[in-house]
Amino acid sequence: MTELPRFHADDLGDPEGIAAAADTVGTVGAAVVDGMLDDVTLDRLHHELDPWIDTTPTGRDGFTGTRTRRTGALIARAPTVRDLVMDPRVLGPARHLLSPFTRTLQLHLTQVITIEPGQGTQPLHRDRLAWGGFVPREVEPQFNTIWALTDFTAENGATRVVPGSPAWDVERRATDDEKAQATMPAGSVLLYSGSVIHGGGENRSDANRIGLNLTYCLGWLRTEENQYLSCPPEIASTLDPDLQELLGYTMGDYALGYYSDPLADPEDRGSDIRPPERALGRKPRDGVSVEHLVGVDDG
Ligand SMILES: O=C(O)CCC(=O)C(=O)O
Repeated sequence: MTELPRFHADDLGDPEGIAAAADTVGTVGAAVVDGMLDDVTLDRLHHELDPWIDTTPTGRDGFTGTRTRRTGALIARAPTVRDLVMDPRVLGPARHLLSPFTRTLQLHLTQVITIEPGQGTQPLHRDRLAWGGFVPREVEPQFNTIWALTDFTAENGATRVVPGSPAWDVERRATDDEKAQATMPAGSVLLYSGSVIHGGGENRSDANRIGLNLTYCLGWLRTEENQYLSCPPEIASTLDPDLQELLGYTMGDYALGYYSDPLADPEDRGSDIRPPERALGRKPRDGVSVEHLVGVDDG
């Protein structure tokens, strides 16, 4: 068993700290940040999430976990989750790690993962395989967080992580000595990349382990949770514009993500190339320039 690098929330208050955390996630694959949430915020999160968790069925197989509950649509359901998603201490490192590969970020998934007593280990995996292995190795597609809403212990299923595995050949398997466990008190967050090998731990305790999994990906990839359905325009239109854009209600690039309204009045429908913000009743804040698309001089 080995250890993960650790930061404190106060380290992420400036650009140097943000860069250091992001670089660690890029190379090691993961880091724990302690002291992110106070008790009042933790209580609010439990109050907002518990009713949804209690009515969520358990998973269907060994990967999703037959004694694990996965509860989504958290932007729509839990207002405090909106603050966590936009927290500059995680969004900063996410942008730092992913911006070499994209102009925009998207919210990839919001899911509270409740591992109940008796749940065995989840198979180790890399999250980037969500895209079927088609994203080239040199591109990091994803930045992830799991916020500890209960203590994460070796007994209750703290996330297992293999430090250094982003650089490994895909066939290489970790020995027990090469694995770490993200043990952390409630209020800490585990940051990890889409390329690191990891998985949920076994819960040998008599209480639930609750982790809030909020993940981000490159703006030109399909997201794991379909945010337009989990947070439809009626709800998204009430949110902060920065969050709306992270949900995908903005152009991902000059030509990426427009829509046409098939129900609009044919006589008065305006442009058929509409930016997503129109569905929320507002105009885009910034346009994306066409300049970078015009790379070839056609004379
Ligand atoms: O719950 C955890 O600790 C990890 C979950 C995970 O890696 C997954 O569901 O893909």
